[in-house]
Amino acid sequence: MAKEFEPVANWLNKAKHKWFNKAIANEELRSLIRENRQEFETLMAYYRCALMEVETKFNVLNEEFSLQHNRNPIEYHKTRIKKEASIIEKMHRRGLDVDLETMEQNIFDIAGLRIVCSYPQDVYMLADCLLQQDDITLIERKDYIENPKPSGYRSLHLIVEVPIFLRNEKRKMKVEIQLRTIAMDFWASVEHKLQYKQNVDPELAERLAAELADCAEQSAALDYRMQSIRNKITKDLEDFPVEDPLIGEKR
Ligand code: 0O2
Repeated sequence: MAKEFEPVANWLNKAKHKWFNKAIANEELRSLIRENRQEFETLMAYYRCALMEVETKFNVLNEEFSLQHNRNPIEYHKTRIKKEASIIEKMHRRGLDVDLETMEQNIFDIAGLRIVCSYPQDVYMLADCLLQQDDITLIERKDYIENPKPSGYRSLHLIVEVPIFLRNEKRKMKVEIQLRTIAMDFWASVEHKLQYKQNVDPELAERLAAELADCAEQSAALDYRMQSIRNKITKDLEDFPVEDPLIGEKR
């Protein structure tokens, strides 16, 4: 094959493979849901309830922090239930049997919550506050801020178990929480979109990957500079509290 057609052939091959996996995943999913519709939907409802529980816990922490410190550590947050086809694709990738019990016992990111903060310190502070709560059990902790992925990806990942209280039972459900800064979130969402544009020359793709990793480094450096500025300002306010003429209180 002529050299100039190689990238196109590679891309076609990858696309064919992806499409094939997706088709299998969709077919397996259809029969799984057909045979266990009620159980599948009930389980998904439990995951949504677990997300609500954890989301509320972070909202409470945010509220309390804003009362005590006059600022919100959480800039924004997002929840998502993993797409059904992605669940099956992940089970295939791991060589698992496709049934509901195996799914619940092995796939821990079906319910996902992403918490986005301004500063790295807030990421760790919020994670610690959540993990101190006595109804939360930590299952797994991956610190991709301390140890970034080769791509440059940074975030703190927690898999936790949280109870949901149903009419006649208490059920423990797993939730994946990704905590990151705005800068980390910006990088991850742009890089995620670029992953779909794989029909580029492999050499160029390698150079771009290195450049993206470098962007992540620079962005991390910026995160820590901003945090350091914030800390200096906070310390200055603590050392020299100013009288507010309207309220007459120190701030
Ligand atoms: P979604 O829809 O974002 O959740 P695996 O899930 O099998 O790849 P593992 O060990 O279960 O591996 O999970 P890992 O690698 O600790 O974290 C997976 C999730 O982290 C991904 O979810 C992404 O959200 C995010 N992530 C990890 N590495 C990267 C990266 O290099 N770039 C970006 N943009 N995000 C990353 P999913 O499953 O891809 O889907």
